[in-house]
Amino acid sequence: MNKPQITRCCAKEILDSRGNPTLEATVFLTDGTVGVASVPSGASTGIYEACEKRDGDRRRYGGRGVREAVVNVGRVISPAISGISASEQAELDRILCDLDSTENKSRLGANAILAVSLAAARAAANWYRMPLYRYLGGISAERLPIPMMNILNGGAHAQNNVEIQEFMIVPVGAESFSEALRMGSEIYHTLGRILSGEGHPSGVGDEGGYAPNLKDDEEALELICRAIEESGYDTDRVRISLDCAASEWFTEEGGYRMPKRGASFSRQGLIEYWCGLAKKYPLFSIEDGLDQRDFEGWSELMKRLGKDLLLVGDDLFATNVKRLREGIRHGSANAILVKPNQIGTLSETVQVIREAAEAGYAFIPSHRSGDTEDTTLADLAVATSAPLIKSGAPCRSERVAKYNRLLRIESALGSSALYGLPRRQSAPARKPATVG
Ligand code: 2PG
Ligand code: MG
Repeated sequence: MNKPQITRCCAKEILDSRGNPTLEATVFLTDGTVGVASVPSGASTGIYEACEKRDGDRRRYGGRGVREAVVNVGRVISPAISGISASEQAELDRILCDLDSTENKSRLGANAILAVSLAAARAAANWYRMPLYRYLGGISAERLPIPMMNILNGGAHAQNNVEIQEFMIVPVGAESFSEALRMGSEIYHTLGRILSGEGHPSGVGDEGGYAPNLKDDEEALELICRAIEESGYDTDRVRISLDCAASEWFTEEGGYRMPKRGASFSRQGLIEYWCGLAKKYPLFSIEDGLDQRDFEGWSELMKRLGKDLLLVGDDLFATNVKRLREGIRHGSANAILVKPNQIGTLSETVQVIREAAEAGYAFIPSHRSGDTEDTTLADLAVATSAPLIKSGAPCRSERVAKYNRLLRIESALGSSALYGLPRRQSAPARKPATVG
């Protein structure tokens, strides 16, 4: 037997970090090897994402059960992939897509399909007795990504009055991944002390960042700059990234209305707002600064800020190669967030990464706000030499699981481990403003 041949697969309903059901799939090979993977779930989901199948039966989990998707894995997917080699990922994923036969994977559910796709990769890696990053990435898999750590939560991820969904710290000046993580953890705890010193409750949001009520979003930036400096770092070494999740603010009339404090902006007004923040604060990137349908607005934002910052398309691209190509054509962004569950198979995820890299885009493997202890994302980042990774705060086990996995990979790689941005994707050149 010289192939990791699949005999069957099955799935079960488990809980994600928000306590909502999600799927864990197991793929079995003929020699008894197994691969297990679970899938995450978003809150600020874009309209172009593949379909996450939920039962809608309000008597269970408020309608959020995934029993139908679980049944699809056992009854529909399992017989269709029996006999296939788990190492033929492209063929396996094509079979899964054909079996579903819809554009957005709504028949079987992208959650069912992705869980099997990832579990098959894990089974194959186990069969070859290789760590997943090595199996997926080959001998060139030796770069550890820069962590973008979300330390203050707002938007749809927190019950507070902060409109921007994520404020992340990005230790671009660290020497290694482990140093970056340490810096992130120190700054996170300093921010916690500053917030409690100012009387804010110590609760955290969905991704582990603090979730205080603040005067406005600029106060969040001021507090984070202070936390960076009080931790003994400067904003040359640690920059700040925003995920605005602006699609959540888009109105029927084509403008933007921030729902918590009620501020309204035109497209141009919002562009000016981001330019103002970029001038005043040491920003590294802005994700989803405008709506997911607005390629033209994004191109305008690119003209204003694209030389200085990474402008990251999340809802805009939805990890979908067709949307990425449209963005490249319009010159709409220079970076893409990569969430495997937005598209639904490993092969399609890797294809998006490949095309993004060819176009000179930075690509950023990302968790979801509802996540599990699954660490595939960390291995995928190393396998593809991702320059950055987004996995939430250096706090909460489902977030830290990915960072800890990267620590383990770093130590396994030893002296061959590289860190950070490859030279051709160097950090945006802008000299950060000095913030006191
Ligand atoms: C995002 C993600 C992850 P969600 O918008 O980038 O941080 O949030 O999973 O809720 O879409
Ligand atoms: Mg986002």
